[in-house]
Amino acid sequence: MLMYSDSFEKETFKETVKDNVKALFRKQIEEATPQQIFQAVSYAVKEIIIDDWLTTQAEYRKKDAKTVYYMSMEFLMGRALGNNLINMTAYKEVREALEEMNIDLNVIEDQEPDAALGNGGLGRLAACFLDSLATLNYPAYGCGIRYRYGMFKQKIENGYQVETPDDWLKEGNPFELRREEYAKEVRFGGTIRFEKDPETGKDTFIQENYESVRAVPYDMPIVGYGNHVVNTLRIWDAEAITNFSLDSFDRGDYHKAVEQENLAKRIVDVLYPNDNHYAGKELRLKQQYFFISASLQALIAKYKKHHDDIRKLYEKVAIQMNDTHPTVAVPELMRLLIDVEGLDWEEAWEVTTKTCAYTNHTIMAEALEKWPMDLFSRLLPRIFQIVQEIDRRFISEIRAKYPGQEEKVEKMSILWGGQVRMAHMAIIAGYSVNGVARLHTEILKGQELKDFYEMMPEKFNNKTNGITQRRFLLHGNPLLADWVTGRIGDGWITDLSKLENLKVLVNDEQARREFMQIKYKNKVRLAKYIKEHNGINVDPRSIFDVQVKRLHEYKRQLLNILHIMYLYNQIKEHPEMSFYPRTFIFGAKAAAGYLRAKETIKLINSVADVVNNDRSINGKLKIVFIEDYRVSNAELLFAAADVSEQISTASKEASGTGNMKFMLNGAPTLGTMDGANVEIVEEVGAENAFIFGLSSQEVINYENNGGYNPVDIYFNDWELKRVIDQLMDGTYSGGDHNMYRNLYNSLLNTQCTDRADTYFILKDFRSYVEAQKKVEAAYRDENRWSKIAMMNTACSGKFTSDRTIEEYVKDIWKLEKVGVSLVQ
Ligand code: 26W
Repeated sequence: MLMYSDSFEKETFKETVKDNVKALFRKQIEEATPQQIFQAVSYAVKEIIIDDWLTTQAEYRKKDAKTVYYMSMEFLMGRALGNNLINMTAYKEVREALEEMNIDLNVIEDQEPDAALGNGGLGRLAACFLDSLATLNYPAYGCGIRYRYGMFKQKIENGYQVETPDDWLKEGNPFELRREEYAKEVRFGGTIRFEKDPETGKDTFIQENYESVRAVPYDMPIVGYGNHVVNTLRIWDAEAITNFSLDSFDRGDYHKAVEQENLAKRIVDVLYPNDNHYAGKELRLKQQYFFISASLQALIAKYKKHHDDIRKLYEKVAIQMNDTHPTVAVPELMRLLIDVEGLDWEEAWEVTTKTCAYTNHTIMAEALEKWPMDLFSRLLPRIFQIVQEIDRRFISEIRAKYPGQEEKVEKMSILWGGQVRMAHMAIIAGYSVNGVARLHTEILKGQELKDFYEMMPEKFNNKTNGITQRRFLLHGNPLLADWVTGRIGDGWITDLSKLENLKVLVNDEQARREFMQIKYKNKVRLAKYIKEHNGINVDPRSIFDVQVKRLHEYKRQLLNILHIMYLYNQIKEHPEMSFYPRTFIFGAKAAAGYLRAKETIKLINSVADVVNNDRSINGKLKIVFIEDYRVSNAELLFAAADVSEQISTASKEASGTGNMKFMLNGAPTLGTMDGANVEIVEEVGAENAFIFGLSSQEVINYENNGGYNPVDIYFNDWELKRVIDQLMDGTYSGGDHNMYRNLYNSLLNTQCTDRADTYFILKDFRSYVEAQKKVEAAYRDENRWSKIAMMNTACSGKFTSDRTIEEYVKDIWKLEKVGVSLVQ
């Protein structure tokens, strides 16, 4: 069957869907449930993808092309069906075909659970990168874990977050392919004995009494846009190696067999739902080694099929480590090269350091992975020996370069204070170290990684993040996508810089009216979602002010809600005051054990309860908390936003990527000069953004030199004081004086945190209030606002992940494009 829009066969497609419903569910299409139709449609789509998948892989083989392996603990893919149809350029055709059968594609898409194998920015970035790599014709694998349960589902009960398991595989996953024949063994624990090989005289290392697990890969197709390229996301499942067989049953080992089965499975049970917070759990290190060892074994086997010199691995393979989570790849690659392939240390080190590269995604100290040495060596005894040797050699390099400066050893070695510092290993072994926005990279070079930068400046480079316009405009905002195409052609779909052609239209009144009309329709669409999910009526003519992202203190959702409490006080006190109606929308998951984050969610919901039900304010203020914020509902939110809240404490947000999704959809940034906001303002112009707050340098100076006391501000700003006092006086807690005590203390009490108001909320409060006033004034001026909104879309071209990927390819991976010819 053919599918791409140039050759779509509607009737064949409809027949296939009907046949699939019969074959899968023994039903006629009329009797099938939406979930069953989703399955039937997906299998029809997969059938076509498979052909392109085969062709692509054959082409890569023929060209013997260099391949990047993107190693990541997280791939936040979201739904596949709609995205695959978009990239196969068959979305509209399929929608019409289904319409003729009285089936609504939107309803069918809604049947698919999000593949939520990630927490937030880092995981979604990996997903965008895969989309861009396939679209740009680059050979690539994503390597990760097939978590049985992805990111938890969030329910809001009585204003509190309640986590429930995300059983995303319950109905089966039509797009995945189990690849039994590529299963690998991964070993944990035990002891290491070494022997001299009587022939070669080389040391050989023998691991004994270990526990082993079978890693089985599942492949998911990654469809490029309109180019028939299909790359692979390979995620690993874990199984016990001892097959649970009648044999063991007979021997009375039944229980042991089941037990082993369960122990093995546990490895891939669940994604750790911490974002930017390291918890040091043994099972997490197991997950890391599990998928890394399996992926490296597989890539070496693949390489060796057609190459005989493993010393040249780096000519055909680049390994990108997505943060420190996969950095055990460094010693594992060394182990495979030395113990299995028989290379000596120097040879293996050369291969490893020419193959592995590292991306840093955070400067938050609590996010850095430092494994206790005893845990690490017990779980991975041979790997630990290798880490020790890497460290020993590196320390002698430090001493050679900086004689007498022992503090350099303390600051840069891998093993220190009983810990294995994973970031240090990644930097030492990686041939490239990159940050994810210009400011972030500069902070790494000047502060956090200063010593490394001084010692090896040539490794450091910046790769400002990006997002895929295929999902976040073409799929998420079809009205705007069609309008843009109507105005400037469809080149933007694969070349986002084309959006700059919209700039001339900013002075065209008709164009602006159309642009704002589309925004309005998207707000109506979101209002409907809110009515259905929250039971709240929101006015699509009000300003939709949106903050959606993980809940974290440094992202300062608390600043946002304190400001709303302030506005509410103002409106109550001055009912005559002119105030443009606002709808404040939040979406955020809090890590399950993060108390202050959870308290913030409760606060937002409580303020919402009070404010939304206060008839005296005539609906001027509405507050909505979107339950279970995730990729699929994010698409609706970006399309409908008027204002993009990007209000992190300057220096703390490495890049941000939500900021780019809002911008693309025509929502100006209300934000601090942090992460990629800096570059957004540079592209769009300061007059088309609303910037406030301390600069990153000011924050860093306060952090280093002290001199900030929030209590002074508290006592000198009575309106702010009143808001903070309202956390304790029962206004938003039905009289309970303890409900928000942790939040209150985090702002004022030095005994609770190392420093009160760690994230400078009081310090930035007034500046935020002023910026919000400017937003209101700008919005009142329809002409001005429509220009601002359109300029944001028009200037967002830089923030495509296509641009980011081209930079990685040119500076780090050195890949060649491989074309896939149409085979029918
Ligand atoms: C070990 C626990 C842990 C888990 C996740 C530590 C760190 C993380 C991630 C690095 C957190 C994350 O998603 N970071 C975000 O990465 C995005 C993509 O580069 C950036 O846009 C965000 O600014 C950054 O917070």
